[in-house]
Amino acid sequence: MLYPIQNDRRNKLDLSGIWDFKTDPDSVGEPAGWANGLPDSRPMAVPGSWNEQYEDLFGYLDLAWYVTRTFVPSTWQGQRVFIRVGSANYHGTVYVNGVKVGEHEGGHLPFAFEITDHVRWDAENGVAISVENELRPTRVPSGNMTSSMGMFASTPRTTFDFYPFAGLHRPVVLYSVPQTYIEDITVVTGIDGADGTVAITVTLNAPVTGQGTATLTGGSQPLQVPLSFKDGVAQATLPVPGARFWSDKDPYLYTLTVKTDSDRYSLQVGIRTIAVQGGHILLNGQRVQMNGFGRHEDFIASGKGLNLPLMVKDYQLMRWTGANAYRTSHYPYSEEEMQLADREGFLIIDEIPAVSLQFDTDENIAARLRVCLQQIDEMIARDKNHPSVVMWCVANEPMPRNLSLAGLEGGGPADPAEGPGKAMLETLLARARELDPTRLVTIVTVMGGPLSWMEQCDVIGMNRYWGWYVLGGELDKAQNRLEQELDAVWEKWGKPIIMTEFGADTMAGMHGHPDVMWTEEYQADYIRRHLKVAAARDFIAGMQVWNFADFAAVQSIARVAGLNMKGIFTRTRQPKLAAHVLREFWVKQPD
Ligand code: BDP
Repeated sequence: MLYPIQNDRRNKLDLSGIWDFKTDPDSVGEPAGWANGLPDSRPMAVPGSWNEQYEDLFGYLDLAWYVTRTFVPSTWQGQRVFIRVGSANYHGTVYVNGVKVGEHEGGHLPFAFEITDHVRWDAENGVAISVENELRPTRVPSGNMTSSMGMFASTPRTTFDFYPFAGLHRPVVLYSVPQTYIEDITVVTGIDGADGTVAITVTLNAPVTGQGTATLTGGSQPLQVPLSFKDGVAQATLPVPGARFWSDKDPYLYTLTVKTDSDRYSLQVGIRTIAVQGGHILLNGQRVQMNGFGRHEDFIASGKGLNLPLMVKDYQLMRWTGANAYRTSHYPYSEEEMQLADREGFLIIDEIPAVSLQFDTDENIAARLRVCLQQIDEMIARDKNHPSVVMWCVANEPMPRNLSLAGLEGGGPADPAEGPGKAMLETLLARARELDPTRLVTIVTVMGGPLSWMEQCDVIGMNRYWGWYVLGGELDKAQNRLEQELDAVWEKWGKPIIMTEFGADTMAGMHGHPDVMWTEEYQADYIRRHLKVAAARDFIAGMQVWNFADFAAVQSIARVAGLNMKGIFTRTRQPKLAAHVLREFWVKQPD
């Protein structure tokens, strides 16, 4: 799944802008021919979630239609034309000039359909996309489960703690490629002393024989290898003597250009390796700490829609705290984000939308497994060439049936979800490993979940809320329990641990002496203690605060004004006191 580009062989037309929009709660749109134009509509920005653009759409998650028109020039004629949607949450159906060309399940990942035969050259073409985001138990992530969250029940009825924003969240583009085109490129980099290697596999769309070249620029001189295609596939390795390796401190990028008789494609390459050794993560053979945040794609008005100025600002703020890493909690972020991370030197844990997986009935588990596998396939196909992506995360907080926040496993009867959970999680980890043996794999574990679910991970991700959901207001005791638990997990598995979440809801501007829960002082103290606990443990490979910024969650008694307020920054990106604590620990400041 290559990112569409414009060059001398390929074309790209970005349809971002204001589209026509109409809700369709009774599903009358298709038979009524809305794919050819909406009977009446209102303006809607694409990319963007629809929920915050109009007050009456805030809680609307059912079917809705987006329609636009675009001119396609005849200079594209003779090429193959595709429509590509960056993300339609949750289910999208695409029509071109009234003809249904395909549909896709699952948000946050791109999909494309060939539309060559439906294009009108040198004329307006109609593009319609219907999107719906119903919460269902068999979807990933799931909603509308029969089990209730007791006093924490929420509106809408998600199983997860973020607003289920709906719509076309990323750009919709038309692109064209030659008849015989480069369908995929896989780059794997290696290091041998001071030298690098760039191993390339190029796949064409047809099983043809032919020649090509791969050229790497950005070093002292261009390096080139010939490509010999057999059955549409060519493989070659470029040695890079005296390479400049990609890292969080020096995110150096080379440019790889693959050329065939008919096509040309360029992408950025960072030469780096990632591995684990004992309790450490090694980047290019050197120990690295992955410090930063769990985040969300979330902002006022744009919801989960691509927001480029916000993205640039967030990277600047993360750097200001001294962070060098983050997790794409709880779904793959935009491709533009990944490109920026390559360029800015962030280390990413890339996560599928498997939040709070439940292990209830065999039927439901099988349905979710199918979706999760598809999401892993699509995420790895999309992100496998980004040097910034160092780890695949196949689940966030899979849930035991009887969650007890008491912490360490043991003592009580085995949870009925333990067996089915382990089977499913290990299937997901194995799939990620099989598709990409060059990166690390993990699942992010919930407090009180079975320790056995960690067994097959390269790195153990632990979300722990000692001092918030458990022992709130009792930071001495909380710290003690955290220390015990971290030591026990290390003793059991001997693998690097990243605290993938720890945090305290904090109302910006609320102060307390003594520092009680919800005050800025409490959050600052809570974070400081966690960072000190980690600093004293060699096997902690990263500390990722929950969350980078306050974000839209669901309505419940646990979420003031529908916000999760564990942000180090507010939703409008103003720092809370704890941001300065992070700087104390993560930025080595001159006196
Ligand atoms: C964890 C979840 C995360 C929540 C967070 C919280 O992984 O999505 O937002 O807790 O409660 O359980 O703040």
